[in-house]
Order: sequence, then structure tokens, then C-alpha cells
Amino acid sequence: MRRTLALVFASVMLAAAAAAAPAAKPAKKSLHKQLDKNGNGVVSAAEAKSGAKERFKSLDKDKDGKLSADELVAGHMEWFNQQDSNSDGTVALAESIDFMCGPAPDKKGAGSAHTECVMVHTAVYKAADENGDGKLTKEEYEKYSRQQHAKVDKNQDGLIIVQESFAILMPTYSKPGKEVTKD
Ligand SMILES: [Ca+2]
Ligand SMILES: [Ca+2]
Ligand SMILES: [Ca+2]
Ligand SMILES: [Ca+2]
Repeated sequence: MRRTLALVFASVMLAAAAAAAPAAKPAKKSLHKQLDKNGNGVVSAAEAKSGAKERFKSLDKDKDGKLSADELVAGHMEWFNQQDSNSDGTVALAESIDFMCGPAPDKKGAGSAHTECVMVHTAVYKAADENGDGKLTKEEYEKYSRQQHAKVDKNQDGLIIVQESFAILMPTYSKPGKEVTKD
């Protein structure tokens, strides 16, 4: 089941990446790079928003227009595997930041956005690393994802793509998203 989900997810990501950048290897591409469609080193509010929408669609496996806790967790577990770059089964803060925010930019003007991303994401990471040992385990990440889902989905019928679920889908980029999801 998991394998199938991973395969479906991978093929969706492949298709998306093929459209944007044919030569890129999507599995190793940081989230930051996936979102930064125009490649200027900054994930704009519009880029974060369209990224969240794409992700929502790809995670909504049963296509009911809502994200169940299981669907969200499956997506986050996919992220977990992509973040664990040294394959030791846990995600260190540095691995997580690499994936979410990309490397520190050399492009002028992208520096402050990167600093902001690192700050926001460090807070997300610390909240998820329940025992605070600097190693995020799959269990901690899953637990955190379910808690976040439950917090927003009070009536337990699944999340729809509104401001609140945007913050859960793209926690690191939820700040720019807040400005633009009220349409
Ligand atoms: Ca950009
Ligand atoms: Ca669904
Ligand atoms: Ca690791
Ligand atoms: Ca931990």
C-alpha cells in the first residue's frame, strides 16, 4: 500500500518536474527548489501558494477534495525520506533545513528570504522533535503531522485547501501563503 502510494506520488512529482525542468532529478530536489519555479532563489507567496495547491492535489489520493490524516501523513513520510540525506533513519535539523529552505543562496537578495525560512522552519522542526534530541524520527514526525491535522480538522471530515490547511501543508512557507489564500 505504502509502496503504491510512494510510486503514485513519485510519478506525479516526476510529471511536475518534467514540465518545469526536464534535466532535474526530482527525488533529490529540495522543496525549496521545487517551489521556486522561476529559480530566483526566493519562494514567493504566489509560488508557495501554487506549490501547496499542487501538493494538495497529489496527496488527495481518493480525489474527494479533502485531505485525510492518513493522506497528509503519507505525504509527510515521503518528505521524511527525502530529508534523510545520510539515510540514518532520522532527520537532523540541518538535513531538514537543506530540504525545506535549500542551501544558503549566493544570489543577491535571496539571503534574507533564506534566513527567514531557516528561522520559521527551525521552529517547526523543534515542535516536531518531541524529545528535543535533535533527531526527528518517523514516529515523531507522524505524531506531529496527526496532531496538526487534528488541530485544524475539528469535525474530523478531512482538510480542505483553506488558509489553515495551507499552514499544515507548507508549514515553512505558511507565512507568505497567508497573504494570498483568501480568494
Ligand atoms: Ca521564485
Ligand atoms: Ca482525500
Ligand atoms: Ca539523517
Ligand atoms: Ca527526537
